Amino acid sequence: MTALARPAIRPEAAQSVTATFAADVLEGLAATPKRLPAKYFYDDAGSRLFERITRLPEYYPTRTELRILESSAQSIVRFADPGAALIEFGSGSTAKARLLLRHMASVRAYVPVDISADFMNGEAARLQADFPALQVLPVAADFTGAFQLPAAVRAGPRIGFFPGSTIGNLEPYEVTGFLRRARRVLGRAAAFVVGVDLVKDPDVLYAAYNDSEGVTAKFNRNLLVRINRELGADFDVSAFEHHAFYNRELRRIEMHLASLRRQKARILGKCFEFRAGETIHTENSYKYGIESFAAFARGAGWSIGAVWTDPERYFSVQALVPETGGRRI
Ligand code: SAH
Ligand code: AVI
Repeated sequence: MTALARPAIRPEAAQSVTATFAADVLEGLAATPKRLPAKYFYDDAGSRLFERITRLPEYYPTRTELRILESSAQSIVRFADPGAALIEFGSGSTAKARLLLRHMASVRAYVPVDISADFMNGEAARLQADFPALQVLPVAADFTGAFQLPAAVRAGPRIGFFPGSTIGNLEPYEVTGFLRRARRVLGRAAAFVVGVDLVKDPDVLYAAYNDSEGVTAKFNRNLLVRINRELGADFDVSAFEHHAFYNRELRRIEMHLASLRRQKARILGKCFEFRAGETIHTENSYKYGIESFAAFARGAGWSIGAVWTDPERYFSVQALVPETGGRRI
């Protein structure tokens, strides 16, 4: 019965997504130490778990960034040219874009870009219903690679939006390349509004990734659930434990899945062995200083047009502008 629920011929795009996922999983688990790319957290269940994380009392980034966006929306949207299209990288629930859109009188279109295609399409449809006059043009893509904007927004003014400190999930060596590519996607005159989580008390950071309800642990383990379902693997998910800690030297939260015992898992005909206590490194979440992030932006041809923070300086929203243009501040 369930077989009938799936299309008989899977679209080519979906096949290549699965092939890339399979190749990345096999490569990561064959590496020492074992690792898996954090972008694969976000299947539909992962996206829903992330939304639960955003509402946890310990997870300060979402509510802090929302407050910054609320109090500074008027000055943030001044970085958009009249008639601009708002392009959001890693759009998730679109809650933060909704907030900006309410202040962007002449916005032409909204383009959410996200790897979690089904979740994004659902959120885009809800947003379209709430903003009927707006062109909503979702793009299912991995923003760490090349992707094309819809034809309707390839010309004309654009403004980029990358909230959530998702940029912190990229390795520092990837950030410059990402910011350079974003400049090409957005066009040379565009601004790029980026949410950047800041270095702070390690206890606050630790609690944010070790919530008392265990939602972050479930989000972490869901990666193995996904590998079992999509790649036919046989991970005993309950035999892996969530580990998250702050690495002070590298200024990052590290998330791992630690094997509770000696065990094996088979994936696509390959067998992977785990020692008791051995971990799979699943995510880094880098924390920046205002100045250290500015150095990355400069290295990619951007300069900082404005920075907004909360009173405790937990989180920052930064308007990156082309290096020559310190405009509209
Ligand atoms: N912008 C939202 C969601 C942040 S969660 C917020 O601030 O609350 C990170 C989002 O980025 C998820 O929706 C995830 O699916 C998406 N994402 C993560 N890595 C991605 C990648 N490489 N390409 C495209 N989307 C990605
Ligand atoms: C999406 N990203 C910025 C989140 C973060 O805080 O690094 C993902 C997350 N991982 C665990 N909790 C939330």
